[in-house]
Amino acid sequence: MAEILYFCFPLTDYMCMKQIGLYLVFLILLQSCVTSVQEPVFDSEDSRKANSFNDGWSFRKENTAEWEQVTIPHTWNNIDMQTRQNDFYAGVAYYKKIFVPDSSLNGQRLFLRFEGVASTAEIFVNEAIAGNHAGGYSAFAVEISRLLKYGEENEIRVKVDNASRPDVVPVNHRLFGVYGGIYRPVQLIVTGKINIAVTDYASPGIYIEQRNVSEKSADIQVKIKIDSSTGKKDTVSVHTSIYDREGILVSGQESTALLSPQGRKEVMHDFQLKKPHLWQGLDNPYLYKVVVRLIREGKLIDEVTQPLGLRRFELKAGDGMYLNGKKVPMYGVCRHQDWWQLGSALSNNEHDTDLDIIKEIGATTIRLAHYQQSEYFYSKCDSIGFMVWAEIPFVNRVTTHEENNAKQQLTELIRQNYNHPSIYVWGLHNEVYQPHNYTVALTQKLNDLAKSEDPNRYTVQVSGYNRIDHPVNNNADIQGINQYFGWYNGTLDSLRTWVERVEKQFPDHKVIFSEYGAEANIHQQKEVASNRGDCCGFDNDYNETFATRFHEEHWNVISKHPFLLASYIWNTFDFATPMSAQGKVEARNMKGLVTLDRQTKKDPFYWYKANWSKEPVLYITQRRVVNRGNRITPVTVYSNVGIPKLTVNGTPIDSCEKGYTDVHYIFNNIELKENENILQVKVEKEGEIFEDQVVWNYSEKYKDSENNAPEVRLKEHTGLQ
Ligand code: GCB
Repeated sequence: MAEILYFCFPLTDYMCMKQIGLYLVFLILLQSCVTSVQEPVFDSEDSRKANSFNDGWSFRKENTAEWEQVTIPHTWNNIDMQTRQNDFYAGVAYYKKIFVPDSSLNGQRLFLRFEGVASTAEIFVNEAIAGNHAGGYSAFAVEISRLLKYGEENEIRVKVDNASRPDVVPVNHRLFGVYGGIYRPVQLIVTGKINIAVTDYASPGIYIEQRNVSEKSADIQVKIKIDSSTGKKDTVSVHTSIYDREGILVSGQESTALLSPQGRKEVMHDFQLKKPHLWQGLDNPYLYKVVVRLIREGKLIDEVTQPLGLRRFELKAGDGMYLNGKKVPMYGVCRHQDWWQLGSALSNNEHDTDLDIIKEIGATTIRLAHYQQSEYFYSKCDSIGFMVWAEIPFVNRVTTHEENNAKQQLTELIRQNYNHPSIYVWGLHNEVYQPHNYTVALTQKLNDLAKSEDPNRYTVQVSGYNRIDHPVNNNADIQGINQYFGWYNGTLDSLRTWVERVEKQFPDHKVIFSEYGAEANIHQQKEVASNRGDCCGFDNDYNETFATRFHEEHWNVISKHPFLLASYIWNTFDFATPMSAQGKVEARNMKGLVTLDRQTKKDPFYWYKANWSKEPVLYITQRRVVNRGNRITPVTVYSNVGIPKLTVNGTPIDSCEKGYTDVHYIFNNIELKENENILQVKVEKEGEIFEDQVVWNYSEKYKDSENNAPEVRLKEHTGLQ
């Protein structure tokens, strides 16, 4: 100030006053600027506590008297839905647990948050109903504060039912089994009387919207929903802070919220970040962190943290996906969540294994089909950099009673996952057909709902009609076409004919090839595959060789047709289909590139890995076609490290031909000797040696044999059934 006075000295009083005034305005502006990037100040903390509520449960099915001790995640269908056709328990079961809340919690708000209970749940506290939920894949939260006796024993009981119902989607167990149980984690959330909403469709209570994202700047609006149960007018100070990856505060906003004695308060905080770090998928999945804090009388009373990845997705018809203006490949796989003998009751280890496998193959995008998947999985997709398609289980059949539930599950999907930067599209339905008028109307309504919940993301509808102009599929931004040319219909050549026709007829449509695949039972092997699969009975031959050929030919066509903006292999993993029995295995869909137990990667896995991944691949196909009856045979090698050198029983083979893509090599007319043959490939690249080997038995007796798999595997196969 002294400097100012000095500076003012020669001026008139008026000018000096003006000068000081301007300086003060400047100081205030500076101050507000500084406070906007200051950490919020509080002297004590009484923020929410979210604790695991997974232990100490007992369980019984409705038809059994005995309670059994279980730990959540738990499903009762991990065996029966995976082993026998149409012989599984779908019905009512109970879970119970004794909970003694500390007396000090009296006056707080207590919620149980269930991440996944299939398919319907009723929650009781000391026999009084606390809440219910319909839908086996979305989270829900119920407040139990009012029903608890503090310092005493309380019984928490959950009635769960996974019998199919016409008013809860999915309405049957046909495409996949809806494993019954409390199969995802449960949390006890304790907050003060004022909190960031816990029960807004079980969302995080804050919604981070991003617009106009570029390298220059990004507009961000954070909506915060605040709940109060103080029963009177109140005020709370709301702070939103954005931290960069290193944890440095880059921007902050603060405002005072006036809370009414009832109802929810919404607060908006707007930001513009200059020169933001963008979330660039797998290349650079840069994440900021948004932390919202409620502070009252110097005390932190609630806090929620969410990821922020700034990005702009743009799908251009006939061209492809642009992420922040940069074209990115859409190498896609679908993922069903279930595991052999675990069903849907998974820990993060299983999710991590799946993510590692998806990373290994070189995929850039995942269709998380056909339902909302675990929160952990979406979060990992954010931090790994996958582009994600998230969807609801409105699939397969329409009953005309499912409208409310489909809308509810779509709202939950969007609100619960709104802040995940990895999600680029909301999936509204998959292969729903009749009755026509009802279905068209409902699919329109679902699109409107998704757009009003989230105007900034794409929507997609999926049909298996093979038609781009079907009214059921014409409401959303994008349409997905599921087609199994060469498996369910047509031959392998039909894909090219189809895509060449529709790309001419519908050049402006945004079309994604949302499912394609062929079954492969790894215990079922053939030396030569035809151009049509042997679908669909129990005794049919689901040999791996056909699936390999299917994928080689499909990828050849897909990779040359940018009209298909993305493509998704059905499926990364085999999965349970408890209402079917095909290809000599009950209750399983074997279109996975990897077996249900995640132990075996089938040949097509390596086909995609060689084509997509930057990791070195050198792989001889048909390693399970061990018993061979053709003395003269081709040998196929996938190599993304250069031209492979093949030796057969130590003799080098001179030349090979290029197949469909740059990584596809075929050695023709290779002669095998009687009994054991050792085939080796080798590539030397930049001083590194890559090798692969298979061992085949040749004998005339295997000519035209039904199955060329090694006998030991056949035994295992029987064991699996
Ligand atoms: C489809 C369905 C998917 C099935 C798949 C198949 O079109 O969308 O849920 O699993 O076909 O393998 O039949």
